[in-house]
Amino acid sequence: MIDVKNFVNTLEGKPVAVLGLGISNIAAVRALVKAGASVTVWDDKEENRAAVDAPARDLAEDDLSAYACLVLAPGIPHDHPAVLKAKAADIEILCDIEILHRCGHGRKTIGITGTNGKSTTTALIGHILNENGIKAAVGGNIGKPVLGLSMPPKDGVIVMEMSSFQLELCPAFAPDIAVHLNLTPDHLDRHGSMEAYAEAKMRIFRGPGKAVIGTDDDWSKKIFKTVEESGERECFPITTTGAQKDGVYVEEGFMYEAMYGDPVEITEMTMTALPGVHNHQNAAAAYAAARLMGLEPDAIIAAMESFPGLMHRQYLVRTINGVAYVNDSKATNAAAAGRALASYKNIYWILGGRPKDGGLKGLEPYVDHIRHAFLIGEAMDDFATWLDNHGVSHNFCTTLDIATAEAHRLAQGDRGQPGGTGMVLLSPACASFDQFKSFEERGDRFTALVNDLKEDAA
Ligand code: UMA
Repeated sequence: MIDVKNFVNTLEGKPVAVLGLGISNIAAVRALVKAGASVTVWDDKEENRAAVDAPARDLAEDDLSAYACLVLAPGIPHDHPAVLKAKAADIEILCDIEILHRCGHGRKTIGITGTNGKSTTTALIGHILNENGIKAAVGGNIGKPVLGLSMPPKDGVIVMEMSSFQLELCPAFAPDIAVHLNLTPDHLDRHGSMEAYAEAKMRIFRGPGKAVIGTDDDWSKKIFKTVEESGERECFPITTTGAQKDGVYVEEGFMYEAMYGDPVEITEMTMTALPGVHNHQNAAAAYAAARLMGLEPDAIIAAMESFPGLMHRQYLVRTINGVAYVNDSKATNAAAAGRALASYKNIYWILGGRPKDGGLKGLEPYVDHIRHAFLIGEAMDDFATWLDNHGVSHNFCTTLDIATAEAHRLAQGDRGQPGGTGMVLLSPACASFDQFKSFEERGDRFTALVNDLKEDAA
């Protein structure tokens, strides 16, 4: 756990209000209480209020001007009555990452944001640094609350995945090395527009430091231009679409570095745990960040080759009679599912859940990669219409249990079909919340189901 005494000392004896007792605020409350802060908590779900040892009071009914600040769970909308009260009372609204910053810990920080690929890039950067003797603590939106981490030694680094929600709750923090990967529509119900979503992401670049910026999509190109023109950060562009001055790029399956002069070929992109073109961007960004930490190209590539990959992101659970079963539960929108669909052929695709704006739009180029689709959750009817319109056969399965059993039966029965043995892919293109607590729970359920499958299903 991080020692937050320095932050608590800035509160001048005033209490702290904490709203939303998810994983980040449970760690925050524990750290704050341990450092001697007086903390009042609230969660709209009664069962969550017992998670911490601190008095609970409905903050929407409280006088918030009595508090030093409101520590807000990132997922809580900013029109929540207690948040409106905090704004009216003019107290600061923060998240755990800002508290960590205000502890004055003195460690280098690397922050990674973007719509897709940020967890892989975060874990990959942490892995490269740790493999090369730079102690890195890895946390944030990747699922490990930052205040629950162990502080690395003074010459170590804190590597944080940062969502747009968290960035909005960091009034002062900006990392020494800020990485932005890409921007496609997501969380628009919360941000209201792409402009507002881009603005939230841009907060990672406030203040001096270095910037590593993916420039493959139009929104991120604009972000690059704005950050470069501001002159505040030294900027290094990343592309996967060909040569790029000053940055790192991937062209025809090879990575090149041009950060410090003419382009130099670095490696062929054949790392086992980084399949598919979408991972080229993650790898190039991680490479650039590691170079900015002073590592040499060969050392970075050697570490990339031993990267084990991330659970729930195109993670190979098992192979049965040559059919691969892949858990990509983290694909909670169409763009993320598209990355998996682009990486494979002969797919028995399990999809559905709570749909996002735009549904399956953008996945048209991959319909030939799909042998059959298995629909679950609230999105079934809408997705079935899209699949019908694109000539993809499908079943209504309702639950993940039924979909996995059906996909297994068909995939095993189709073994040896022209075009090669298929794969069963859970890549839902939807949030999980209609049937699961989180994408992790959905992926864990799929993993358990796959591990229970019989080899002779056909
Ligand atoms: N709650 C209320 N009132 C409300 C809404 C929620 O009281 O109106 C309560 C809920 O009952 C719950 C808590 O608030 O107890 C929810 O908290 P949360 O989900 O915001 O926070 P954490 O559990 O702390 O998780 C957060 C991130 N969640 C979100 O941003 C939604 C996690 O990212 C992150 O891993 C974690 O902090 C550690 O930093 C998850 C995520 O889905 C993976 N992120 C989004 C994404 O990646 O697209 C942004």
